[in-house]
Amino acid sequence: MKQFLKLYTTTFLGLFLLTSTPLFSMSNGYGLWLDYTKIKDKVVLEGYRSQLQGIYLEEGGATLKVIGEELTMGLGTLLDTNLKFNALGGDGNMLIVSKYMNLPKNLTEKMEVDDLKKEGYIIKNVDMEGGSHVVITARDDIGLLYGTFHFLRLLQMHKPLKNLEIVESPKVDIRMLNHWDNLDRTIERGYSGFSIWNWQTLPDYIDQRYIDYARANASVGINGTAVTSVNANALILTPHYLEKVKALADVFRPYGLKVYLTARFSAPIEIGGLKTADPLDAKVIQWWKNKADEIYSIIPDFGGFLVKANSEGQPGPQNYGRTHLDGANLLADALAPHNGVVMWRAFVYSEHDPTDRAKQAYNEFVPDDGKYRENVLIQVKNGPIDFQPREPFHPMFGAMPNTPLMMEFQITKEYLGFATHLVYLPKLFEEVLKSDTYRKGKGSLVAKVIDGSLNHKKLTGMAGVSNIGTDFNWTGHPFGQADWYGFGRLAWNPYMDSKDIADEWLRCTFTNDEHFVGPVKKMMMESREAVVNYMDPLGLHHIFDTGHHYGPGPWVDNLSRPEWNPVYYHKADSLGIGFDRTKTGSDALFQYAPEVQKMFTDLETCPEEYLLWFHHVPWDYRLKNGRTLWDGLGIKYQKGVDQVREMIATWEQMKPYVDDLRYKQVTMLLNIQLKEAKWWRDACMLYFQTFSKMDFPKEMEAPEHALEYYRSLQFPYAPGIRPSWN
Ligand code: GCV
Repeated sequence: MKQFLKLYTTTFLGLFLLTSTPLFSMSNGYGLWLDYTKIKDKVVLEGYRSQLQGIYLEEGGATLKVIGEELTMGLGTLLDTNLKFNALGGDGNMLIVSKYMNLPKNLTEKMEVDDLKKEGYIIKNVDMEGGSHVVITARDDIGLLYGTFHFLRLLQMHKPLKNLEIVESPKVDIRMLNHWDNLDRTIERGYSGFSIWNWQTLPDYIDQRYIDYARANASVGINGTAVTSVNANALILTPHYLEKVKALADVFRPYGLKVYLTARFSAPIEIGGLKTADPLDAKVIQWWKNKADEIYSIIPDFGGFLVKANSEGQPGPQNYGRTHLDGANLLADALAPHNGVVMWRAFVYSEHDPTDRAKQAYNEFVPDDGKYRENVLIQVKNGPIDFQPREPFHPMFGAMPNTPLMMEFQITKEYLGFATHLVYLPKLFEEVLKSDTYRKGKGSLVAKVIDGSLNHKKLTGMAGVSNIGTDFNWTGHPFGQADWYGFGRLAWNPYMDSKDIADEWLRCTFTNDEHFVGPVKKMMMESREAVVNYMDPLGLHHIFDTGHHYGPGPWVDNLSRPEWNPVYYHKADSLGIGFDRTKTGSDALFQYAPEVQKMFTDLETCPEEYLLWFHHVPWDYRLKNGRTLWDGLGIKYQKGVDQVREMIATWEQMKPYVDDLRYKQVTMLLNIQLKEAKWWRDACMLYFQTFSKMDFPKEMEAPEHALEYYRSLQFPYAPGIRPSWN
C-alpha cells in the first residue's frame, strides 16, 4: 500500500495544504478493502506468526509473480514480518501455494479436487511430518490468485487457520464491470470524478491506478471489464484506440481480468466507410468479421462485445427493418472463431411503442428464445424499468429457458442518491437474486437463472455498472466501495448473504472491533430500505427530476417521450395513485409465471412494497396496518427521514474506531443525505397532496417550503448526465 500512497502524495499536495490533517499520513480510502494494516491483537498475531513461518510459492509466469508480491505486501504488513520464500520439504509451518498438479503426492492425496472448477481454489490446513501447513491450491494460476486473496482476507478478519478447509469455485462465468466511460473521460451516471482511463496518454503511460484497479477486481473475483460506455463511440474500434486498449489488457491479464468493448452498431458506416450497417448485408458481415480478426490479432484474449442497440437513440438492426436476433447473431458469428461472446442488452424501449415500457423488452426478446447463437448472452437489467430503488425482478428472468440471460446491476447510484447517499446496494442485489420466478415451480430463483442451474446453461454472467472514478477513494462515498466489493462477491456466488458481505467489507476496510462492526453493519443493512422510504415508497418509481435524476420531480410532464415523464409512472389523479399493471391496466403482469401473477394481482397477497408498481389504488385504500394509503405514504416518507437520522446517530458513536478523515467525510455526507431525504419527503407529499386533497398524517413533520419552491429548483450542472441530454 505504501507505494500507492507515495504515488498520490505529489498529486494531492495542494489539497494537503488546505486540510489540517495531512492526507498522506492517514488512511485515505485509496487502499480499499486491501489496505492491510498490522494486526494489533497480540494473541491473533502470535498465532499467525507461529502458523506461518515460511512460504512456498510455485514458480511461474506473471500471475504467480503477482501472488508473490501480494503475499509479501499482505503478510509483511499484517504480520509485520518478512516471511521467507522457501523450497518445499524443510521444517516449519508453511504457507504452500501451488497448483494441484504440481503439489507433491503426499499433499495431493489430501485434497478433494473433484468439485474444483476453473478459477476455483482450495485453502486447507494440513498437518504433516515437519509442520502444520496451510495449502492454497487450484487448477489454474488465477485460481491460486483468488485463493491468495481469500487467504489474506481470512487474516484481515482474524479467522483461525487451524482445521481450515475451504473449497470455492465461481458459480458464474463472466463477472464483469461495465464502465459507462466516454472517450473524453466524462462518465455517464458517474459521480466519483472522471474516467480512470486516460486515453490521451495510453498506451505509453501506465497509470498505477490501472494496476491497482485490476488487483482490486481480482481480490473479489471480477474477471471482466467493458471499459467504454454502452452509448458507444465507434472510434474505440479503430487501430489508434485498439493499441490503447491492448495496453490495458496487458496490465489486466495477470489479474485474470479480460477486456470487452462496446460495439456501436453503425460502426461499419462511421469508421468502415460502408453505406449501411444492415446486419444481413454481405459487406457488413465481412466488415465485422474483419474487425473481430483485427481485434484478436492485437488482444488475443479479448472477451467480446457489449451492445446497446435500438435503445434511447442508439443505432441498431431495427434501423434496417431487422431484429435484435439478427444483430446479435451477426456479431456472434464474427467473434465465434475466437471464442468471444456478445452481450446484447435487453434494455430497449421505443417511443413508437405505446405499450407500457415495462413490457417492451420481454415482447422483443422472448419470442426468439433459443434462436440466438451459443456465444450470445442477453444482458437484462434487474428490473423491467431502470435501476429504481426498488423494482420487482425483470419478467424475462426464467422466461427464456433456451438462451443464456445475464444480470445487469447498477453499482453507480443514478437513482439512489448519487455518491452522496449511503445506501448499501448488495442488499438490493440480494433481494433480486433471491426472488422466485416460479418458472419451474417454487424455488426457481433469479439466482438460478443467473448461475445457469435452472435450465442447465453453460454460459453465465453478471455485470455491474461501475461506480469508479478518479476520486481519491475511487467511489466518492467511502461506503460506495462496499457496493463494488459486494457486487464482486455476489457475482462469484449469487447466493451469498449481503449481511456476511457487509461484515467482510467492514472488517477488511475499517476494523474488527465489534463495537464498530455490529452497529455499522446494521446501519448498512437498513440503508436500502431507508432510501426506498424517502424516495419511492410503496412501489412508486421513476419520479426523479428530469435528465440528471437528481432529486424529486414527480410533477415533470413535458418531456418529448411519454415514458420519460414521472407522471407516466405514478399516474396520480383525484381518485388515487399507482400504475395499474393488472388485466384492467397494461397487463404487464401477464409476463410473469402464473404464481407470480396471482400474488401480485391480488391486493391481499401483493406485498405492499410493490403496491403502486402494480395497482392504481384510491387515496383512502386501507393498508394492512389499517391506515389509509395517503397516511401510509406520508408515514413511509417520514420513516425514511428518521432512518437517516438514526444512521447519523449511529455514525456519531463510531468516532473512536474510524480515522479522522473518513469519519468526517461520512458525517458530512450523511448530513447531505438527511437534507435530501427531507427534500424528497416534502416535495413528493406536497405534490401528491394536490391530488389527494387530504391533510398530512400526524406522524409527518411539516414541509420546510411550499411546493412551488421545490418545483423551481434547477440543477443544470448536476453530474453524470450525457451532454446531449442537457
Ligand atoms: C447508458 C438509463 C440511464 C442512461 C443509460 C441507460 C442504459 O436510461 O439514464 O444514462 O445509458 O439507462 O442503461 O442504457
